Amino acid sequence: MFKGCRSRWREIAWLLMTLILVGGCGQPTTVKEGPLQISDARIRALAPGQDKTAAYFDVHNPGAADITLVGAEMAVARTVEIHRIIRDGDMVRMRRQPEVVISAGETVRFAPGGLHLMIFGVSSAVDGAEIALNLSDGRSVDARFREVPLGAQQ
Ligand SMILES: [Cu+2]
Repeated sequence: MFKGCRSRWREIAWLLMTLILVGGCGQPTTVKEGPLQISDARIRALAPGQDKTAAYFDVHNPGAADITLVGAEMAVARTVEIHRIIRDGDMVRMRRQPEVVISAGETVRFAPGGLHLMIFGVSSAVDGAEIALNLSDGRSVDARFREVPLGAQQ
């Protein structure tokens, strides 16, 4: 190896790490028995001095009836809201969603640029935290969320 290679290798190592981490996103992280199957549940690390963040997941409805998501709760947060990012010409804004219907047999993705959980008033570490998704029929579905670093491909 010649001089000057070292930083280049470091760059390549970083790229590989990122690819591995991003590739890992496809794996189901949490699938529990229940009316909905949640996978790839992830929560963005808190920025320094911030107490709000966003969480994403895929939700599949394996049943024969539509299921309506009406909210979410997290023990270490003050409030969790369901939001959707809306593009309106050049404007990008977030709008609170009172409910999201997961049709029978369908999968809905909560992902950057679209639906997400907006989490306010976070009071402790978020890695491995559970969020309960509340359904219109009074049931709820728990999922465990893994932290993804700020700025990572999510
Ligand atoms: Cu939001």
